[in-house]
Amino acid sequence: MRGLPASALALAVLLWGAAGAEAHAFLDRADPRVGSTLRNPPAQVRIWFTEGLEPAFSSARVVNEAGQQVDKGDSQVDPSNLTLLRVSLPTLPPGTYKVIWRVLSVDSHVTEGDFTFRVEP
Ligand SMILES: [Cu+2]
Repeated sequence: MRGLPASALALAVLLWGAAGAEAHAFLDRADPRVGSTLRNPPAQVRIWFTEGLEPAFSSARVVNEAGQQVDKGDSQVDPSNLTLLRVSLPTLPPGTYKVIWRVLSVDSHVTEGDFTFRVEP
């Protein structure tokens, strides 16, 4: 590092960090849409991510207002589209549901998050 100005090093770290951040898998869009209210209960939740996922280490679950898991426990990455994670649902009664996801992207970074949707009475 001798001779390399500290500012150049800082910039290199900054650029490397930015490139790394871009590679993480973040939620791109979801169906039902994030924060949406539905008239009819959805048969499944689909979440598209910004990067491909590692199927063995990526999952999502859906919980009700009491925190009880209500999905069918079959969350899986779509074999023909590694950016798509899906989980099936029984017929949900009206209420607010939270989708909780935790995924490992192909660049080996773990990201997690959640969002809600509502089924109208
Ligand atoms: Cu990453």
